Amino acid sequence: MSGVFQRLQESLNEAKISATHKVNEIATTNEKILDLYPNTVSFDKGKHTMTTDHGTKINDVDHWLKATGPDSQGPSLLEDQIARERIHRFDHERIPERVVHARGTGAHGYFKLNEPIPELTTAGVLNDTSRATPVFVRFSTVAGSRGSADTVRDVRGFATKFYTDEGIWDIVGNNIPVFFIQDAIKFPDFVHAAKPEPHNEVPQAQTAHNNFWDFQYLHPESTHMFTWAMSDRGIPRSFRMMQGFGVNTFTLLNAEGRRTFVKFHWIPELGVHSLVWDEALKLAGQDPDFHRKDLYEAIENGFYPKWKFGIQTIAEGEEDNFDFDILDATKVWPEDLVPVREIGEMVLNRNVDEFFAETEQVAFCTSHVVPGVGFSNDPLLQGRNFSYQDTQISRLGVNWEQLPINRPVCPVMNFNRDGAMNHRIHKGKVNYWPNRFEAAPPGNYNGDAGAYVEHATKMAGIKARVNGPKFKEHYSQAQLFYNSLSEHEKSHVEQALGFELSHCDEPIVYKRMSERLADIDISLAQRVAKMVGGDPPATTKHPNHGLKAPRLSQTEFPGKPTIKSRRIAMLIADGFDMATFTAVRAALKAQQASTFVIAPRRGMIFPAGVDPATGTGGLMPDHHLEGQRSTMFDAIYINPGTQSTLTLRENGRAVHWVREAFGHLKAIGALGDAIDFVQQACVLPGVALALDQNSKDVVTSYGVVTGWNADVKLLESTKIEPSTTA
Ligand code: HDE
Repeated sequence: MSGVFQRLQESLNEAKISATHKVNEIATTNEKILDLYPNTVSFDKGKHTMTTDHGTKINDVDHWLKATGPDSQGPSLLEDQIARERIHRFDHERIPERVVHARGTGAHGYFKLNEPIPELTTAGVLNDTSRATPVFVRFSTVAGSRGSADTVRDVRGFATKFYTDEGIWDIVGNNIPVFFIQDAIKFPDFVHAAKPEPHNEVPQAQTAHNNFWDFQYLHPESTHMFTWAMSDRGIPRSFRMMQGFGVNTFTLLNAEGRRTFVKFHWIPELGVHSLVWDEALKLAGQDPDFHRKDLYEAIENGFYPKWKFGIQTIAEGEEDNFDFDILDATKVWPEDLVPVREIGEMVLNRNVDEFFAETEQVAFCTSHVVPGVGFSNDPLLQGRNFSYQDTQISRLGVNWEQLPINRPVCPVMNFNRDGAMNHRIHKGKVNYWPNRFEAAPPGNYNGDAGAYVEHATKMAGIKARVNGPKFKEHYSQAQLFYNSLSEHEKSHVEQALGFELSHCDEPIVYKRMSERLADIDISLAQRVAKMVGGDPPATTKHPNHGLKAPRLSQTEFPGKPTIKSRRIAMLIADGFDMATFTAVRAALKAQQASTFVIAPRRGMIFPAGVDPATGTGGLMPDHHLEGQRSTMFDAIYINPGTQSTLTLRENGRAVHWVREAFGHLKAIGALGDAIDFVQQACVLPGVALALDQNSKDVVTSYGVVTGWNADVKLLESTKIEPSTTA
């Protein structure tokens, strides 16, 4: 550590770090950030002159060297080493994208343990409450390529790298607790089926196609997972509002050598919330970076997302007490049988300095565990332990763990050597063990109790390509999940299946899938079949058992009610009432909501009583009505003002803004004459408005804004569904 601090000091002295870092230093610096400083370069005006990669100063990057005459444009000369270097570097800028989870974004933070668990594990990070362990988290979609949209229907990756004092620990999880397949050997087929089809490379970042659903039908084990993926979990409102699950079964090892099976959980402080499907579809075009920007913006504004860290544990010896195999990754451990114990928390409080160097080059491995944490015979996990190391070698090269973002904050000492892009210079005469100098001995040689020790597991068996007998049951937990959803969540599953299967144009695919749905719930199957052209099944071999389990529905995770960090659009036009606007904006800001002023044009908007001819006394909006859409905001507020309301009422896009927000179940606020405007825009057949004339509080679907004065009215859809309201 002292070396790291010294390096930091040097870097600070040399002013090599950016000003923002200095501002945030106290709140957001940790051991890993300090470790990154020596590799962090900033360009300060007046201090640096451009150089080549070999350090010589450059005096012109606008003109390729040419053999040119006084009146003619001569040929460009290949001898221009400066131009050649620039082009060569550019030509090789891209590295292969991740074969899955290519699209993602990440941030730094820390993990803090609240409750030590020495009875379960020796892991320092799970025992020492005084530590703030640095973490880097990368969130991702699975199927789309690097440039695809954020809000597509997909599983989200939730990969956490802990830079512990005992080495790197990666929990490479998802926002859904189960997986599509049970055995890693099927992964290539699964991914091929999910990705764009081979003959035309269509569709991008979508599972709504024949191959995906063909695979789902042919793999009954996928039924549980696709039900989750078709639920609101597949279209999260924000990475900040997702649960995370380690999915696979790991083990913990205590000082007595006792082993416990464990599953890891992340539970978001903000609750679990989703978009509605129409919103997700529109956002994919209107703002493909919606999730990426949301995380960045929240962290920049100091709204650091936070998750509780939980564990579910089953003592060794008790693993057979369940009607499912606890090593089967297509099954959850229902929380009424195995409760989640919350023992720590994680906060993300710092954006990356450079996306490529950090977020793109970060690389995770399920095989990266620390002493006290181990694996199980979960066949998906065992395959993953092989796959991640292998993929990093092909994507980043054999020395990928030397990259700044991937290297641990504790010392690395071994005799792994050489390879492309090795950055380490090892002193000494030997590069093998044992050696005459006894340099870098393994732990068991020098009696180091802190070394990783493999649990001495008793093994007996016959070599065969099989899985355990309980792996054969595929529908019980799909039913359990479906039954546990609220009515509106169930209807969203139905609509999602309707959308996906109607994008399949081969009857064998949607007809078979319509049958399969009967293994979840016959009435679901009948409704979907009718929608998509399947044959509504009359019977099923697997009738729904009707059981439910707690905490499978996301409505069970409302989170802390808050409008902090929520994006609120404030609509105005010329003639708006400035006093009201100022009061409302101040009230929203006091609650730490992010407000954005939207008007018919991004030019000065003048309040009532101010003559535009003066050119002063107006307000500059953040965006105009065409530039941003209601989809990008959590709530909208329409400010009063006779002329302003008239203008908005006659503006088709403004009316659409209000209607669309209403259709997406968002909170809509209005005052004075703007209330009429909202009512006129939204009163559509079958939709009712509740108008609370007396409320002094503005209640949104996700929180309560207190302290507003007098006239604030509440406009809310009677159909608001809290879990899905963004
Ligand atoms: Fe992955 N997975 N996976 N996966 N996975 C990758 O590794 C793989 C699985 C997950 O942000 C790859 O670095 C196999 C389950 C995340 O960088 C690759 C199997 C879960 C990420 C790979 C699985 C995940 C990956 C591609 C089946 C949830 C992104 C690039 C046995 C628990 C990590 C890479 C990041 C990435 C293999 C199944 C989560 C190819 C073989 C189950 C979050 O190695």
